[in-house]
Amino acid sequence: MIAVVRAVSPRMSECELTHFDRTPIDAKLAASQHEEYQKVLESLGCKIVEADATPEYPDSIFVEDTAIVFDELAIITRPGAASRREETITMENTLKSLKPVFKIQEPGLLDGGDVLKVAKKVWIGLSSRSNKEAVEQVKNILAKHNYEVIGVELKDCLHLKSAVTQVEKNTLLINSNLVDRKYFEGFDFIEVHPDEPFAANALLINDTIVFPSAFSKTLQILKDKKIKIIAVDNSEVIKAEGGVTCCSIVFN
Ligand code: CIR
Repeated sequence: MIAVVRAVSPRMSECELTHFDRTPIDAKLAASQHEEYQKVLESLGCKIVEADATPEYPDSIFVEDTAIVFDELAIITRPGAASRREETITMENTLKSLKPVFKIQEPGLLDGGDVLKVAKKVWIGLSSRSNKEAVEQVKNILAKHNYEVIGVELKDCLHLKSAVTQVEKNTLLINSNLVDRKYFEGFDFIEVHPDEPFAANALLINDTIVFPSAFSKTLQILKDKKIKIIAVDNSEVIKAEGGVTCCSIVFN
């Protein structure tokens, strides 16, 4: 398994914010938290590959938004926030030696944070960052490879994976106030704690989730359900409206 990551920008406090108020972000602390996060990914069997640092882009730690990677190919996104669009250039350079690369084209808009993949199903959040044109383009790119691609309506959150992620083979962690369970028929669900509406973002690697220690009430719910968890402190990423999935792209 490979985990593509990127160094924290010293300008991280100038990040995009949509649903959160701006609070001071300590980029140095973010960098040390990012190092710990990478150690966790290594302990779960990932080889870390660093995309070129792009200190000029405040949100560039959030590599997930710049590409989606399948066994067969990679798709370079066209991020919904104009300030983030050029982060894709270095990501394309990193991925092109690893997978055949396709690209979302104008007028398509897509953030990788809106893409949830489980086996051969791909759900794409129709958020303020991703649109129907991109859903159609992803369908066409994947047409030969038997994936089902489904557009998903969202409420009051940045990305689909702010609202729902996989935590076990057949189990999704969800905030049903942000996304309707109807899109995910056949799955079991664990609801986030009502005091922690943005706690649905977990990063599943093999049979273990990486999960923010800050969401202690949801963490306890997951523990009670016997989910295997490694908790990480990602306070600075949370202030930037990011989560644990956003800071890497993990693939085989
Ligand atoms: C942004 O608004 O684009 C960043 N501040 C946060 C991106 C988080 N990415 C993600 O959830 N995949």
